[in-house]
Amino acid sequence: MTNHRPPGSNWGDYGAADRAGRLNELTDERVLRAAAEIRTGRRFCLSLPLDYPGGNVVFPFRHPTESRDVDRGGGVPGRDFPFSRVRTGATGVVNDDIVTLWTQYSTQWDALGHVGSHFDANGDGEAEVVYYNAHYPGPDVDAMATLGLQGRGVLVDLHRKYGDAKVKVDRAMLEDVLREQRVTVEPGDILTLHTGWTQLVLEMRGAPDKEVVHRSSPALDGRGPALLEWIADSGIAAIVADNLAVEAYPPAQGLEGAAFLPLHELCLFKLGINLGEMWYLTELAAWLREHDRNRFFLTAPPLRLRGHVGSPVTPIATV
Ligand code: UVW
Repeated sequence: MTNHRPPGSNWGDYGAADRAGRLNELTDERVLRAAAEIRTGRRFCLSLPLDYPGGNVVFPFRHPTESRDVDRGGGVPGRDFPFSRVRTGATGVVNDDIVTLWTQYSTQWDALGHVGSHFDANGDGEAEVVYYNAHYPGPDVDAMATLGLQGRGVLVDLHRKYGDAKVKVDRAMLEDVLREQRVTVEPGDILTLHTGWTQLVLEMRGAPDKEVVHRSSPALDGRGPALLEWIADSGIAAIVADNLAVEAYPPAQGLEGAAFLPLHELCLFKLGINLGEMWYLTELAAWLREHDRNRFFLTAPPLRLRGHVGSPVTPIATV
């Protein structure tokens, strides 16, 4: 570590070598507190099918999963492969397959290594590419997976307030919704934003309409300094949304020298707050509303993919 840290960052606060950022706030005590939200045992899968959205209109450089069968040798496909080919007279068949996946084109976590910046962390007078807590490369999803990611999710229903309109939610708007929906966010909570975007994606059944995916659903206003201050002060452990980037995307033009994705920069680079994107929250949001609740127990470890900056996730809410 270094004495040099970006203004507004918490680098070093969890230790010089820390790679977990605000997930450090998911202490044993807080996970126990979160478990108190399990009152019925009912569970919700918070993932899209990983081949959704489909197409590549959401991000042209990302694609749906590609699958194929393994080659059992000599071009024999690993599909309905008879064990009799391994041992004469044996019965049964077996399947083995391969998937190529773009780690961030469906329900996923952003690792802290997803977005960095240029900053003079080593104090040599030159800004270098660096990631959370002066790491290079940045922390990967393995740093999240080894923690056993569980905690208390707190759902804010932006869709209930704004419907499918593409509105940028600033601090005042977020605070209004928190008040209206009687949501209290406490340090160590996982802020979970229901926007309805992945519900639209599901309804397009793997063939997303570019207009719809880019012109629908609320998103946080990353260019709002007051909102960024709220995030920094809240002590939240992570932010999750069912839209494509948590913050409005593509981002509005900033001033010369401003971050391209200001909320990503604040969260991933400065504060170590992981971002969950394209989660599926609609059924959970409806159930919580019906039962006059907004908190739930969340289990959401990423794949233990070493060296990767994003990971698919199949999160589970237990209520
Ligand atoms: C981008 O690269 C737009 O980031 P994310 O997938 O985190 O939205």
